[in-house]
Amino acid sequence: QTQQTMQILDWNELSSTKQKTALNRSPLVGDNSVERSVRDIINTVVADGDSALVKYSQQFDGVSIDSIAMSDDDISLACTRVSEEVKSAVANAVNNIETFHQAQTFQAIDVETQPGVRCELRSEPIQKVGLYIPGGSAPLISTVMMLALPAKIAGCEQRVLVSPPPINDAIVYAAKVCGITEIYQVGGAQAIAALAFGTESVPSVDKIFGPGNRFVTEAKRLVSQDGRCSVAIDMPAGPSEVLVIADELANPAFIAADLLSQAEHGPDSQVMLVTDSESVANEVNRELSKQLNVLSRQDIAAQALSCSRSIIVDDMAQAAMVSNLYGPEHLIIQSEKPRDVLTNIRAAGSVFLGAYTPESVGDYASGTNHVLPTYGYSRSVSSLSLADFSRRFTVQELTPQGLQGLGETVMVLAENELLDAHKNAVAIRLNSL
Ligand code: HSO
Ligand code: ZN
Repeated sequence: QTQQTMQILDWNELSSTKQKTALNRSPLVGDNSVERSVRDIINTVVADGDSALVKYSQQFDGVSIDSIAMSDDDISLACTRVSEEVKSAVANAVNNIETFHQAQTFQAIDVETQPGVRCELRSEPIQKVGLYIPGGSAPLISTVMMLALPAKIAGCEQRVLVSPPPINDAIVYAAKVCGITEIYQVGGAQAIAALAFGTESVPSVDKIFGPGNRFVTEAKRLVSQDGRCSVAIDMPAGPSEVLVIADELANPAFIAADLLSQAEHGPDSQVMLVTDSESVANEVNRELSKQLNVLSRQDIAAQALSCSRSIIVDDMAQAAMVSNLYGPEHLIIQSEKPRDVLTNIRAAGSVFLGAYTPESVGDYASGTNHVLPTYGYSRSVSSLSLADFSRRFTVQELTPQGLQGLGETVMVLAENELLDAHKNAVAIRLNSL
């Protein structure tokens, strides 16, 4: 079922059950068969290493690769095939993403909580990170920058990029510009398994980042819970989504363009409009059918529109409330005073303010990261930042006087937890002073 317009619902006329369904996302298609086949792929990679990767690339990507690692010569050759136009666009984006992520550098904390008791919070880069770049119909050059730049700025020593073969030249170029030196031509669940467990050619890593299809997502989930390795993942992933809040002054053509830019990502993408103007909702629908017809990915976008909705509310305060219930990955606010609306926002991955801030700028080049929590996770999960590429840990140091001041407190608490040895570790020192 495809559609050129969005269903319009009046929030205040809906029962509370209908309000809930109005904000439903399409159910995730992670069925048992996906889990079973991904488990099988992971176990085969653990058992057979590189030969399993070669076999799966043949089977799933239809590509027979002679070397899983891309050679320096292949990388340089790919870069020569990239146009100057793309190179200068990448340069501008890299510059902004670097500036914004560099500014996120961790500020260490070093405080005396009471006399002679010193506590520190420090941060260290995660040593080995694996960056997954999906293949498929849209070669995500931008995702390379969004992962590789913070990894470099954070100081991660080994930064490994994997992507299904054949890897697009611009992806290789962006990787090189962003300081990636190791590229492996492998994708899908098998690539995630390789990063988690290592093979003859692919090194195992400490944390895996990046978006992917449901097999990749399921593989990330499984390896992050697998007792045989101790790999972490960036965040849970679901289909991409946008919610636009608009008042009667908003431009319907701009809104429709934003909704379609998200809808073209995939048939399971969801786009929502929340407005206090019925005429804006109607105008947006007219613009959608007009703009959709000239898009190269109109089939995909139309499928996404069929499970997308416009919701009419009373005012901007209620619009913010509805948006908070939904918890969008991207939130665009096109209203007279967008920053006033922003003060009421409690859950959104990344926010785009005003008529001249399309989501596309954040997707590519404003400087913010486009790896964001989806599927309502924005209520508790943060957008990707420099902090995700490091680990934080604490340090404490007491002087003899510090222990004399704090000892009694610790001994009382230990005694009341019925843990004698804890108490004794303090007492033995106090007695020595
Ligand atoms: N909107 C996507 C990111 C992206 N858009 C990449 C274009 N290229 C998820 O945030
Ligand atoms: Zn996008």
